[in-house]
This record gives sequence, C-alpha cells and structure tokens, in this order.
Amino acid sequence: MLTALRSISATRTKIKNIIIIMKSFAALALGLQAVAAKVSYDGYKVFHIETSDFEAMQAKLSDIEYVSLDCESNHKSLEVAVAPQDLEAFEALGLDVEVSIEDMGAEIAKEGDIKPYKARKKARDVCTGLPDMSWFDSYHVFEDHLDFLEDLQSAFVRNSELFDAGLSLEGRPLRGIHLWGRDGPGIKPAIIWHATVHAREWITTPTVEYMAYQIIRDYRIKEPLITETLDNYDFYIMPVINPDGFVHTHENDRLWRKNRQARESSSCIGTDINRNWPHQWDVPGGSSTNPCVETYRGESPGDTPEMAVMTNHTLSLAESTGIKFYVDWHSYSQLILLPYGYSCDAMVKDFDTQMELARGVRDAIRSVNGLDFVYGPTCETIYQTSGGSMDYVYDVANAELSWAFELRPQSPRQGGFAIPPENIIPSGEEVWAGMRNLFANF
Ligand code: 0X9
Ligand code: ZN
Repeated sequence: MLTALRSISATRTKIKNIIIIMKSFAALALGLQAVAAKVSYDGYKVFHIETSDFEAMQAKLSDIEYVSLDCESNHKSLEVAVAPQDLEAFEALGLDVEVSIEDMGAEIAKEGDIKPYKARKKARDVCTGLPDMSWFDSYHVFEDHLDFLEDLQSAFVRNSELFDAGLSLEGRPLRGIHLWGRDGPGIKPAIIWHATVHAREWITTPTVEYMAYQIIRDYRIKEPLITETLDNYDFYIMPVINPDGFVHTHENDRLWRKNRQARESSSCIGTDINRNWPHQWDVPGGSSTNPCVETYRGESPGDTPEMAVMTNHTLSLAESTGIKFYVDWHSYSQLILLPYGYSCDAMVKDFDTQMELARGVRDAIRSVNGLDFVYGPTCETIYQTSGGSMDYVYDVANAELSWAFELRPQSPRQGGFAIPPENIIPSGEEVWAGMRNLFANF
C-alpha cells in the first residue's frame, strides 16, 4: 500500500516535472516569439499627405504597407509611416507629399532605454517620502507604473487609496489613485483623469503621474491652491486605461493604438476604446466600422471590457458625488479639446465660459515653456469623433467640464508619439500650470 502510494507520488512528481519542463519550453517559445514578433520601425519614413478626398486617398494607398499616424487633421490630410520595402511603390504613386520623419525607428530609439523601477522604498525623497523624481527621467513598463502608483499612495496614506476599477480583456488592472482632502473620501465632487487610452501615446502616462505627484507634494506642504482644491474635490487618476495595448507597445509594436480584442468578423485585432463609449456611438463619420482601421468602434456600443469598467466607475461617481471635471489625456498636437466630438453643430450650453477657461489654461501652459496649445470644440478643432469619452462623460455622466488634451509635441516632425524622455518633466510642468490655472478659476 505504502509502496503504491509512493509510486503514485513518484509518478506525480515525474508528471509535474515533465509539465514544468513543457511549460518552460512553451514560455521560452513564447518569449522567443515575442522577441521575434517585435515590429522594427527602422527605415519607416513618415509622410504628410494633403488631400481633398480622404477616402479616395486611403484607397490609393491600399496596396502600400503603412501605419496611420493621423492626429491633427480635419481629415484633410494623412500622416503615414511607410515600410522601407514599400517606399518605392509609394513614391511611384506620385503623390504630393512632405516628409515628416526620415526614419521612424530613429525617433523611437531617441526614447531611450526603458529603465527598471527597482528603487521603490529605497529611492524615497528623504523629506517627502515620495518616490524619487528620477522616475520621470525615462519611460517605464506597465508593471513599474503599478509599483510607482503604490509608492505614491504610501507617501499619502491618510488621504489616498489605490483602486482597481476592473480588468482589461487580458486581465490587467485598470488601476487608479484616489486622492481626497480634509473631509475624507468620496464626499466631494470628482475630478477624473484618464491617460493612455491610446497605447502609443506614451507621454500621457508620466505626465498625469507627474501631476498626481504634485497634488500630493503640494497638499503635504499646505500649498494654498492645491489644499483648497483637494479639500473641495476628490481626484481619481488612472494613468493607463488601456493596459493590454500599452504592454503591446512595449513588447511588440511601439505604434499600437487600440485595445487587443479579437473579432469573429475579422483577422484584425483591436478596437479603438475612444470610439466605443456608448453614447452617439453610431454617428457616421466619427469612427470606423472596419476592424482593420485605427478608429474601429467595435460591433456594438460599449462592447470592450475596458469600457464596461470605465462606464461603471464613471457612472458610480456621477451618481454618488457628481463629476466636476473629466480629462482624457492624449498625445500629440498640443490641443485643449472641448465637447462635442460627435457633431460640429452640437454646442455645449456654457460654451463661452468653457472657452474662457480653456483660454486661461492655454495661457498658463504657454507661460511655462512657451508652447502653444490651441483650444476649441473637438469636432471643429481636430475632427469628428463618435463614441468618444468626452461626449459620454459630459452628456451621460453630467460632468460640469469634460475635456481632452493632446500633449506635446505639436507635429510629427518633432517625433509625434515618440519623443525623448527629456520631454516628460516639461510636459508635466506645463500642463500642471494649466491645471492650476483652471483650479483657480473653477
Ligand atoms: O482621435 C482621438 O481619439 C483623439 N486624438 S488622437 O490623435 N490622440 O487619437 C481625440 C480625442 C478627442 N475626443 C474625445 N476624447 N472624445
Ligand atoms: Zn489619443
């Protein structure tokens, strides 16, 4: 009997070992695959194409392998990164183009090394207990952003907590930090900031982290404006609301935008979460019904897992305390965007007040590093966007202000989505000045 048990247990151990070995091989294979699958943008050339017929131009480019880097257009132009092997075919089209970036790979290389965030407790600032500012010297992987947020929170334990609003499709947390003032949590109207819904917009993540850091630092030193602001509003800051896409930009494709959802109808992956909000979702012209396009809206309103998480979180705050101010942080092109996205005819009720506030923010931003941000309603200022965050949070969640920002740089010529990490602190400083100006005028 004992022998039988022993032999069963020995067999189990053997099986376990075999499984471990198999798993290791699988992991190795996956690892190799991940390495092998990483897209290189070396030699990709970025072109700016002016056009009076956006769709016809897209059709002309149908045989060319390119990545769409559109960001600033009224659909009067396209920004395309053309693969090196297709450059000849592209040039043969004889289009009237301008070169924005000679080599996309070189721009990505300028983003520098992704430094690990090992420091944690050891790298605290001795006075404030906050993480060391060296965090902002480089870009970081998703897991490190989770750790950084934890470290921020532990420097402000009595006035903050981390929250997971829910999980992404691949099971990663949509994590945020909730900050409150004198009267405790969940009483005052909400200020909600989302960043990195578009995975490749890397500057947005550390920029909002920088501002979270400033709020904590300023409240702790009793800086008057931030003390008053945090005593009157609760902040819910979520630096990465598209974690699967973000991980994909690190591991596979630096220029990935959407989430990582597969669809039965197509072999193309990914839904643009910022076209999936369940409000004015099917207004034609503001999104794509084609799963292969960067602005694919999904099969039905709100059918991404990330959206279920965000609407749930946003609506629960709308019902409990109300929402004072929402921002969806994007990059690039230096814009302050107001509702509406879905229509150029719809106008917010307090248009003049909002424009006045936006002008103040624009001026405050300019006063820091001299950068110009243009402000105005989204549809007119950038292009039509249906199923976008700001329209939902304004109309459905009844936020008093519901904006989007496009952070630095202004143009693709300056790197577009890929800008050196030396931009992180200046970006944080300028929009923080913008936010302070707004808080003073709320
Ligand atoms: O197209 C977008 O979603 C945003 N521009 S980006 O180049 N970063 O992709 C504009 C978003 C503005 N609209 C809303 N947030 N609704
Ligand atoms: Zn974006």
